[in-house]
Amino acid sequence: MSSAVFNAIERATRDVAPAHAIEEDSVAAVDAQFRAANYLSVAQLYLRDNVLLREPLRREHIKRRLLGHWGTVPGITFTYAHLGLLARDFDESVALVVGPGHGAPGVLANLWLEDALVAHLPTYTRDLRGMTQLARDFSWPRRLPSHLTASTPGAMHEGGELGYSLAHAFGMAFDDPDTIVACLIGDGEAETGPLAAAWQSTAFLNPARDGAVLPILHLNGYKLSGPTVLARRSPVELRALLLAHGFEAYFVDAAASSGANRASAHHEMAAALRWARERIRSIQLDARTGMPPEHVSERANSPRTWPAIALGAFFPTITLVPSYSDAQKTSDASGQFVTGAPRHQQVQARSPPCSDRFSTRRLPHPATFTRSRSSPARR
Ligand SMILES: Cc1ncc(C[n+]2csc(CCOP(=O)(O)OP(=O)(O)O)c2C)c(N)n1
Ligand SMILES: [Mg+2]
Repeated sequence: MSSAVFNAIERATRDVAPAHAIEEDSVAAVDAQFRAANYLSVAQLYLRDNVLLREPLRREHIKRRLLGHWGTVPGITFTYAHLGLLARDFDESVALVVGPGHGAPGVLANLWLEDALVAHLPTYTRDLRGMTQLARDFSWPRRLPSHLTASTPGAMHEGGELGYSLAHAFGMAFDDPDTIVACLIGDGEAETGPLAAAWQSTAFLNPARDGAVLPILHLNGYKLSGPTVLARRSPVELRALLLAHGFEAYFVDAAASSGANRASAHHEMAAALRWARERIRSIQLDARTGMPPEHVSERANSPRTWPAIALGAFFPTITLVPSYSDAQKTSDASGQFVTGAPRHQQVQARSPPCSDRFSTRRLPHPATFTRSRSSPARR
């Protein structure tokens, strides 16, 4: 694409975000929810006891088998907290489809914080006992699954097989005129065929009758062990790509503003969501008032574009487990780099650092328990 075309796109889209300041106490509240959910997520990934760290951490407090996807969690908890703020501030009906359902601890943490988990699963009371149970039961058979599933309260999207989040989000928005369905999309999931095709679903969305879908593309740079394509595109290229699909993108660079500068990431995200909401409601108002397009706005002469958000990586370093954390800032237990590398994606320690090590020997498939001795061996 020529630079003239890039420049035209840049001009057309760079001013999409009017200033939307949010109050400092809103920033403090949303940051508290974000930090609490991150803490609870790390507790689910690592701990089986002493979940409030009231006593010095000992190895028997740590799970014997570590399993999970830390790298996606901060993006989920950040988005979740901000959508809650948007819903509260504007009395909006907002739903969230979580494409990276493998980041289940981030969602379970928020459900626990909101008492939505205990409403369906009475074990998970919002006290130390319930919190310990939450941490212990994460990724345990017949307890809490490692991925979002149909048994997760409120979940409308199964988090196992990547590819369908955006299509499901559109399915939720059809015939539900008042709801904004935010859809968090992993940059890895965005490389799948079903997801790549689903961008075109705006063609089927009727703003007079349907709700809206707000895609939030989580550019954390990796899909497990590999780099992602979209996170390595320039913002101009990404804008052009999304514009071709009918979306106008607002970039929130959480990576540049994490740590001590986290407040600016909160302001950015709040501004992005407020802009997106205004844009959605304005498109819907135009369609619902039934005015002929040429009288509605300047947009009548250009194709309709829906808002989207591109969320840059957000990688708070885990400091919950002090004996690991110093090493993890640069490398994990095997001496490989973690921060800003694929190894940041999953659990950042070898499991387990215990002498009473749980056997990692492969357990027999459940079917082998019921098969008679005489039946042929499984292949
Ligand atoms: C269709 C499909 N292929 C592969 C996988 C295995 N898998 C699980 S998580 C994951 C990485 C997803 O990366 P991304 O969408 O970027 O999410 P992130 O964890 O980075 O937020 C992969 C490849 C899967 N679940 N589904
Ligand atoms: Mg990713």
